[in-house]
Amino acid sequence: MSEIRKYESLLQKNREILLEKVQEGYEYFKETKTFAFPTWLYGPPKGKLFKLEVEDCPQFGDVAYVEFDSARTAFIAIDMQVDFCGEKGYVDVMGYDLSLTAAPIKPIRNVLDAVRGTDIKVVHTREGHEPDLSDAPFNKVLRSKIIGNGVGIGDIPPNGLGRLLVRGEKNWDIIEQLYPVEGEYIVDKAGKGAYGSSTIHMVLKNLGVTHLVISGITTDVCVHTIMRESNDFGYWCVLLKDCTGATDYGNYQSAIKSIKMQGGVFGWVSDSQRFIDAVKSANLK
Ligand code: C5J
Repeated sequence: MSEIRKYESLLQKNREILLEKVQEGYEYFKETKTFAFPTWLYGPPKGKLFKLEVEDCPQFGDVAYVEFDSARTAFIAIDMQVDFCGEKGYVDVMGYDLSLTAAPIKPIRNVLDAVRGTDIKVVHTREGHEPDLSDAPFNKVLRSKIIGNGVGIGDIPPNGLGRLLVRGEKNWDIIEQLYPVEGEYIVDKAGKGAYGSSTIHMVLKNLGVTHLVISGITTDVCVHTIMRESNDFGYWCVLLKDCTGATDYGNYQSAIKSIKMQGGVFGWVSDSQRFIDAVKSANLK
């Protein structure tokens, strides 16, 4: 008997258990349009359960609901740094329209106001490199210098705040309006994604987080990369579409649409008002 055959009964048992739970989830979804919080997987709720309406799921034009355990939920604000939405930052130096990446500031602030003081965790990320650029790939730095007309990652633009995308510089830090408060988490990452270049997975696991509500910039780059990575690791991810922006509006629209394909290929899409209403209805404060 081959090794694979020898263990076939074990493989079959685990597969049957999983598929049975999937069948239950499917039947519950058909009745309620809800992706229930899976207590069979994570245990009983540690906080309060609440439901968020998500759009275009499973088909465009449909609505569905995702159920969250407040104490196992993290609100993530990705890279809301001067470098990505402020003057004399990295995106500004590349010549993009800052109003596109600054658009989510107010909606994110509204969500922060709603979740602060609840048991929903808040995690901020920052993209940036070590002062010696030892964690910055040559091709990334070179491309940035070309698009920035001679001013790239590690350089200080004329009358700039500091060296672009370098840790510790003013332009690298989170904008004042969304600055973290006591009790929130900050994860520094060197990449567009976070799982290969930061402690994000450890932080979320240590906090017992299973569900992510995602915001930040830019939609088609760091936000999408982190959402895709998180989805692959089994986190249940919802992007709030007015809490994100890209350097190009068409890219923003495509990034939102692509999340919705295949019934939610990377998770779901909702917006700040629906999330704030869902949090308020759960009376978490
Ligand atoms: C980019 C990011 N766009 N935070 N970074 O280079 O999306």
